[in-house]
Amino acid sequence: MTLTSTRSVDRYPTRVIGEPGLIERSDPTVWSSSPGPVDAATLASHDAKGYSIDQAVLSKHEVEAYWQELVRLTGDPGLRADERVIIEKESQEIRSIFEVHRISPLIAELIRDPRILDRARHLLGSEVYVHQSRVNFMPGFQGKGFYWHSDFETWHAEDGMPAPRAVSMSLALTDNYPFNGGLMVMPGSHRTFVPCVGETPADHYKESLKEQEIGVPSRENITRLAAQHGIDQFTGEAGSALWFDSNIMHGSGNNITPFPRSNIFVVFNSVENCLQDPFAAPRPRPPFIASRDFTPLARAPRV
Ligand code: 6CS
Ligand code: FE
Repeated sequence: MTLTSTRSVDRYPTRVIGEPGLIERSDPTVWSSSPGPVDAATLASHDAKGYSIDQAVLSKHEVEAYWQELVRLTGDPGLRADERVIIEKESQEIRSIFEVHRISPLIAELIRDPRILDRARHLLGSEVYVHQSRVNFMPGFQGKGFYWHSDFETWHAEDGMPAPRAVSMSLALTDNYPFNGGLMVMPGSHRTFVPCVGETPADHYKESLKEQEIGVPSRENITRLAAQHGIDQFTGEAGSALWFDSNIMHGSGNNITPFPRSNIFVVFNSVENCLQDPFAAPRPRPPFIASRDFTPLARAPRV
């Protein structure tokens, strides 16, 4: 009897023991070489830095409409008990709502908007589907940040994502200042895969989405990457979007200011990069965190 593994060769081994070495990325960052909605200079910058910023995706009116949608969602008592809602440990405030594109029809439309979908397709060089969506609320005074990590490391280990052919869009619904927990990225770090030490516990997501302890790079590797690449911080008005590569090293600080930092976060994965079995976890994470519906997104008509 032959065992057929539903997994390709693991080019990015992680969740190992001992001191793993850094792995040079063997995949492109920008997967399309043809012209498209993203101009050539922006493509080149995204390829080199691993991120790019689209300053005014939404109008002020649209920002207000999505902000009101977030207020409606957080005011829905039934939603708080939903497993897709992550509650802050200390403050008991809502930290994230996952699968928000399936909960909110307004956000379901937004991700099909040509201003967003066309950019994802161009960067990934193919049709795309939503791997994960969430709204993040980093409330004022007690908003907790996210420690340094590569999203792809988790998506590879726990969701079975074969290659870093996914791109995340963080769409700001409040102004992102340097001081209210703005996302920090290490430009160029996406070209290095940082294996992490430690075996993935069963149902790891029940803890990691509040505070990640496994799948966290070593301080030595964070120090090495920071020395090599420096740190940029995404600041921008509400309505601007940060597009960042699945493997870029990023994190955010706490928010002790009165100014909340909320965003809509959508991960687009290439339909050529569909999830397999986890590369380093006992079983896949639930579909609300890592979708296994690989249906390509259909483009909404531009109104
Ligand atoms: O584990 C995940 O999929 C999520 N965790 C973080 C900290 N960033 C990526 C993603 O939303
Ligand atoms: Fe992340």
